[in-house]
Amino acid sequence: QFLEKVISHEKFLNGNFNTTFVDSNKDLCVFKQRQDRATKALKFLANNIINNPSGSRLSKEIILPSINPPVVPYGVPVPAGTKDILNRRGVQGVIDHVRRSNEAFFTDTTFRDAHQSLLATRVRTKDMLDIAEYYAHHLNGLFSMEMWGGATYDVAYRFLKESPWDRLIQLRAKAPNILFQMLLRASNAVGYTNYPDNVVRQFIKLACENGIDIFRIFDCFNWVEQMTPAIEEVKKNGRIAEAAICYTGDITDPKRTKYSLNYYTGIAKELAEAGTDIIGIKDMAGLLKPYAAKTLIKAIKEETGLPVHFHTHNTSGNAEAAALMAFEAGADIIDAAVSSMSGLTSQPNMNSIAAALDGQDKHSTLDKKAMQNVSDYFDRVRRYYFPFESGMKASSAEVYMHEIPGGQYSNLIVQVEAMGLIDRWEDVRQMYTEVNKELGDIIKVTPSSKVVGDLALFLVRNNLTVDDIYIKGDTLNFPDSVVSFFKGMLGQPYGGFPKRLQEIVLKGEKPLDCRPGELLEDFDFEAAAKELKDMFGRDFSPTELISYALYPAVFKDYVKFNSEYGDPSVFCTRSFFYPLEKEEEIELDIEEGKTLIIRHMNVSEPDAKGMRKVYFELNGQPRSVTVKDET
Ligand code: 3PY
Ligand code: ZN
Repeated sequence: QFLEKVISHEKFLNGNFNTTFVDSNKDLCVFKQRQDRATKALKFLANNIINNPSGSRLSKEIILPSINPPVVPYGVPVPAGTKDILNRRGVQGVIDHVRRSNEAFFTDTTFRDAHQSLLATRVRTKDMLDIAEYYAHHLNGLFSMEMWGGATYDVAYRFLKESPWDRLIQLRAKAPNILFQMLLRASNAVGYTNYPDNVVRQFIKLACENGIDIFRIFDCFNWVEQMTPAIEEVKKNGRIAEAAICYTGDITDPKRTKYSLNYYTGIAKELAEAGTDIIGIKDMAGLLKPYAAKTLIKAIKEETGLPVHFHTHNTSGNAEAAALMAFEAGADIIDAAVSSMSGLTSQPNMNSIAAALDGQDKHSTLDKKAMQNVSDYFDRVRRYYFPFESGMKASSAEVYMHEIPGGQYSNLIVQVEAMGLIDRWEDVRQMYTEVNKELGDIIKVTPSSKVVGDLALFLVRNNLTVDDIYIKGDTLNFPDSVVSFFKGMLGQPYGGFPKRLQEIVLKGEKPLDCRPGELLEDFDFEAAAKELKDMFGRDFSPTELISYALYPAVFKDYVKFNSEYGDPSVFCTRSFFYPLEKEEEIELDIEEGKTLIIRHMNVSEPDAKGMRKVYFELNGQPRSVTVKDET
């Protein structure tokens, strides 16, 4: 390194040196510590072998198929898509295109909500990148790809140890022609709590700069006041604002009067006045029954005249029917996932809906064979994620009772399993229903759905009933999310809080009655930059700083993890989740033209301090790594 530095030094190259050259140029002796990626990769694998942090195990019966993504034509430029319309003709150009076309437009949710709802959000960037270019070439007729936001942001850092920003940037490079869409929880951004307005604004600005075109913005209480700053910021950045109405209850049930058709058209009108470009209908639990979809969409289109984008989940098995009804009622765009990633708690099936529209006036021109190829690809990919499957085998009308959102269902079951409560999964669902009633029949979507889930789990785990809350409430330590809900930190639910319960949970503390974002002090980005630099000895980029603002602890853990184990995106999904078997060999492309061949050889018994040696061969040379056995 020293010689390299000397011969590439500006003064040396200009011949401007003498015998004092080294002494007078101290920078020659400042060496960057070489990142030993091979050692970090071995450490990662060794830790997987000993501690198996993802808890995923393979067995002899499980055969994982090899994955060969369909090929894209070599040297052929990507065809034009909706992103080109936005680039050339702006937001209005996209809206006009949707309005004037006979196309039954789809948003493909495979890269976001589908795996959030089926596989606890665990699909890794690598598995998306390998098929993204194929989308660009063969599915350029999509309205958009929903590929970011919601739970993907924190799960990327927390469990996949990868940066969601890298995901966005890399996907953008592979699919430059299709609009990219994200789910934004309004004042909660991509988190579970309200953030200061300057954090939400900066987040949106950076998301636009890095490739997001459409922001589906929702508030868990349909509180438009909480959505307005986000709508404004999206529009300021020249991108498409799709403010969404969360759907709950049942407009066809005369007994459920709280969330009526009038309630929804009223919100739609407010959103139109707030400047949204598209109205989203966000049916996060799949409660909008087919005939209700027809009524609701017609009414909203009549009320606002704006394009309507319908999002639902197929937990009940009725979502394809709802999608067809929605198109018939004039919906402009519908969310769906490719076959192998659709159904159950995920979105309805794009391949099937497109086929069902054949021969109709409003139909899909998407390439059916291409959709099938993508579905085949994900069918293989999905098998690698089997530990995160919910176990749900069939659709169930029970969702109309418990109303658990699709995106929460698969996560909740993983949580229930982790708590050792899997035998009480039916009780948890029943309790979820009861807790919702007790909280005043609230809209259940992140983060309010977490409040219901946390309280239900808390009661089941402690063998308590809902009545016990009123009897023993003063002695109970309610989950943080429940306290925060009653304090008004998520905003004001439609119809207000149940007062008695609020007093019990808050134990005398006074709740807020305004938008929490108004009270929160601006986040100090400069101070955060200094804090991180002091902690880790390097500068942090704006996208890293916003991640720190949103998830301070998770982000710090991720940075520590990366400095210890390197960038885990080099691992295939097989070696990322599952410990290597003895004698198993993998190839890692750690950088362009540099491949490591790693073979796992053996593991020692733990020593007195619980340390084990894991033996490998690295490119044929023996290496060992010592790991603390935490099991
Ligand atoms: C999310 O907020 O992540 C959701 O998908 C809500 O439905
Ligand atoms: Zn959803």
